[in-house]
Amino acid sequence: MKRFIHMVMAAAFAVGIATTAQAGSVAGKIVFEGEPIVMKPVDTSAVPECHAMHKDKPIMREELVLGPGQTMANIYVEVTKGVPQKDYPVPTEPIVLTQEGCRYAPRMVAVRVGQPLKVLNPDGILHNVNYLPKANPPQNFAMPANMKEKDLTFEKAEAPFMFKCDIHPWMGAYCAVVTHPFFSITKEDGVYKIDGLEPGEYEITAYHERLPKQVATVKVADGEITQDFKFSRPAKK
Ligand SMILES: [Cu+2]
Repeated sequence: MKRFIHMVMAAAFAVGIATTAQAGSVAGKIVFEGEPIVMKPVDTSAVPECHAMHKDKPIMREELVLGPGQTMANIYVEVTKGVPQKDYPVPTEPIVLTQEGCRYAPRMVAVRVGQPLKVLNPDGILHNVNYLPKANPPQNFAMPANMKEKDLTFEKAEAPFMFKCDIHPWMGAYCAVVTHPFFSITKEDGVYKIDGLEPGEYEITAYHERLPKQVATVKVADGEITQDFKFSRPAKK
């Protein structure tokens, strides 16, 4: 009987812990305001190996990818201030950036400090990976037809920086490096969600690859709060 009471008390204690440790989240929708820039097909005719892959469906420019209602894809949203200083376990599973059909995909990726970014070349042609970070060392290397993959890692956090291919000048992707798990990348529905935040005040930053970043301060409690972001074309000077 005494043992049973202990068990009940232990269970009640565990439930209590679970309740008090309940975390909040911040979520929202990211929308482009105003007249969008129309994305045109890429002219690949000067590069026969790429042109052949896109006879029926051309590669489209991807600087601005919108869904219905001008919701924005490829926006990287990160908690940029207020994250408790802890060791957040880094996933060993790599983040994949592929160069398929003479196009990088996804357009926007984020990798944790120390987590591998696996760059793939399934095309069987020569690509050239040239990335231009500020906090981390830049690199520029060829990926010949027979080099199918290469793992990269980054030691320092930084905002999204560009990956180029010097052989196919339209190819572009962006990669952020982050020290914690509190980030999200939008798809065409423009929705982001960041879970697992302890109650507190945080700065949230939304990054588009070119437009000025958008910053908001939010107060998170238990449950979900909403913080939307809007981007628009910068005013002409
Ligand atoms: Cu290329």
